[in-house]
Amino acid sequence: MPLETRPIKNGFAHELLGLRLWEPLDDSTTDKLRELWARHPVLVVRRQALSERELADFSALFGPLERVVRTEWASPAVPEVGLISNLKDGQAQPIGGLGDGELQWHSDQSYMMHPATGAALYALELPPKGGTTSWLDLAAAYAGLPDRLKQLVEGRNGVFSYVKRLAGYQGVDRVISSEAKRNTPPVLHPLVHTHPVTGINVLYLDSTTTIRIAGMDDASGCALLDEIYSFATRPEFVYRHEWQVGDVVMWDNGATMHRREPFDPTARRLMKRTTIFLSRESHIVPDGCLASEEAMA
Ligand SMILES: O=C(O)CCC(=O)C(=O)O
Repeated sequence: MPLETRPIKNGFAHELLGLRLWEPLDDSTTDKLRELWARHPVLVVRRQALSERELADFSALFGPLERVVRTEWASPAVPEVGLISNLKDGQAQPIGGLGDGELQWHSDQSYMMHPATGAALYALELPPKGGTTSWLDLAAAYAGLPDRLKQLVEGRNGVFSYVKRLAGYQGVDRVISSEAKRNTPPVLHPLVHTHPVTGINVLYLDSTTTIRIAGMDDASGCALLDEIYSFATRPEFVYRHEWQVGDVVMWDNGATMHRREPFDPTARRLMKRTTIFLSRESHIVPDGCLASEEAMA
């Protein structure tokens, strides 16, 4: 069956039909997928049955894979695959990260100077209720912003900090090695980027890592961020995914934020994910710099 696409949320999220991701894809299908992902930040493929190697090989068609920042979340078999799960091993230790709690709107790796912005999440076990994941269309949100907010945010840099992200995690997820901490000092990224393929402006936001706007005092920076978050998270910009076992959802963190609803901690949820260095030619990839003392003052 040839590749077919079905829009599921305006131009933002698309479902891909006719794919068997466990088999090698031909070049023309691969090219089509790359073009689709450049224009549509969320792609959904249902009813897949993948080994970790197959998930990693498919993901690597879109760019080099990153070895999971949180090494303790990495699969022991294929280290480019991270386990997102509340399950525990025989010694009652978590097998992966991010447990069962609510995850606030975020963009993965916004705290990195050169983030790996692509991600694919594959559902293996799901709770009967909750644990749905939603994505925000930050191109549509920018387009809809009142001119006053556009002018205020244009040309501004946010300061993104992993320490803030950690503070929002629960339990052992809050703890990282001092080496990982040293590798993730606060960084600056523009809050608006122009997409290299579509030419449209897109907000770059992360409510879980942004500690201030460079060049603005804390009160005015926080007030501006709050206004932008409350506008950008309106329901019309959200695609909410009800997971089914076998779903693969791929998303571009350069043009989206995502969040997860909590679920019953006694239920089982197992997801496997990859993280991909998407190319600057086809995607928004922030090219940040270290936050200077001036930016932090
Ligand atoms: O568990 C989920 O559905 C989302 C996990 C998540 O936010 C992530 O992998 O960045």
